Amino acid sequence: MNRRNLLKFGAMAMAQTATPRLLLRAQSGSDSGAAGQPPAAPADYTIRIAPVTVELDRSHILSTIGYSGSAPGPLLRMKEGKPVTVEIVNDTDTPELVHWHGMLIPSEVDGTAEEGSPFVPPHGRSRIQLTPTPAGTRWYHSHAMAMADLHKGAYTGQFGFVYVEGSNDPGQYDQELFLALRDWDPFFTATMDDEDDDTHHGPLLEKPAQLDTHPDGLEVGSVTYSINDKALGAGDPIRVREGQRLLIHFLNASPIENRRIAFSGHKIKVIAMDGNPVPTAQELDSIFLGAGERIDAIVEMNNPGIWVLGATEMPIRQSGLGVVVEYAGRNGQPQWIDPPKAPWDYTIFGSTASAAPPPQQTVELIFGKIPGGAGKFNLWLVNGKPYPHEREFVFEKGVRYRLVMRNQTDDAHPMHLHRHRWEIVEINGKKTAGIIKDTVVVPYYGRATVDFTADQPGLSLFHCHIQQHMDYGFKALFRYA
Ligand SMILES: [Cu+2]
Repeated sequence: MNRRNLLKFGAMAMAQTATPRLLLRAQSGSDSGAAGQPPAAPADYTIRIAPVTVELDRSHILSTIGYSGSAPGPLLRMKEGKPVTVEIVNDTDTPELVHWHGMLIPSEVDGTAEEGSPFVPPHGRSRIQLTPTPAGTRWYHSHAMAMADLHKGAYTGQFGFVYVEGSNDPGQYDQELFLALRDWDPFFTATMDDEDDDTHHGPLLEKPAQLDTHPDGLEVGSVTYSINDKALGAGDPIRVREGQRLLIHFLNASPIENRRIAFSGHKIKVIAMDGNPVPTAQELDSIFLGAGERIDAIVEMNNPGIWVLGATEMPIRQSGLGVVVEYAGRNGQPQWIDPPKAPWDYTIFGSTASAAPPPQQTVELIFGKIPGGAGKFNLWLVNGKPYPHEREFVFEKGVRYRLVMRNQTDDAHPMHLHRHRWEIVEINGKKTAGIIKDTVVVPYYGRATVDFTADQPGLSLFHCHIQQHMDYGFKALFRYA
């Protein structure tokens, strides 16, 4: 299994100039002129789900489904605690769901079928009201199942940033950038590899004594990448001046893979993860984002030149996952410098003690895989069963729980719990506290432990954020007693 072999076929030579454009403020106001009765009062935001083209570069223009005419969709800026109405218009033939990743909102508006949120019908519309919380970098994306259809759900361009303005203080900055990492044109492959090696320190605590030696099924791969809607070498560069501070919101919007990113010639100071300020900010040579995760970072413009910000894996960067950063008055070829290799370690962002009370109960979640074999798909298990489970996961309101996620598979899985936030307690035996997230990458054959307070009654989906894993069993529904 080696992605590099795969990429021999797909690596494109890219002219070395350029970038993603900044996402614009969301359109707001009323929507008219689609099917159905126009609503009485204008909505604060309108999201139109419809076909779009994405010009990754001049030679590669793809067709997909996007939001309000683009992919990624418009940046939606909301105010923490201020209710908003969102009109969702579906101009496609497919029932759709818009999920608000990282928000603490009721199941009915969370955009998740398993929780009972209604679909937006084909060529129909629906209007929801939600109160954005908590403050920070959130995102919205399709939560439709795709199964074997690589033109559905999160494989399409239905994703975008939501920034909830509130009490989080990122400090002074001169430019704010929203950069979504993305894979396109997915296909099935029997030779898939990823950057899961990055997730490990120390012993493989959860490696089963007896490994299933049946051959793996097909996985989803890509050889086409971008940051926002542009491949490295297309679009405008990020233009900076010496002495500036950039506030960069990174999102891994890939439906397929975890990813490592570096900003050549510069340190990335991580100040928040999944939108929540970290107890200990860290300056790093590279960062790692599981599918669905966000990182907010400050980067000081203290090294004049022309640089590449992008994937640390060369074939992936050269196939589009990057952007050029250009200092005023400088020109020449964009420079890339490989960062030192270091495993990703959440615990360095933590504190020594939690502000929350200790958990009252512990729930174990064991992840397994049944290899699919040639031409078929793998099946993913939580506690020995694929979705749906019976009523195994029942929580009591007000109780603080510990979830011990034991990954007995050879992939790192970005696990996400809807409508709640959790605090990382331990990664592969290494303790930490105070890191509040909604998604955590559980290392291959490794373990992640998180605590959360059951404070959001209603159904909540727990799942792997890799679309294929979720579609083939890797999810569980949490409910309240
Ligand atoms: Cu997974």
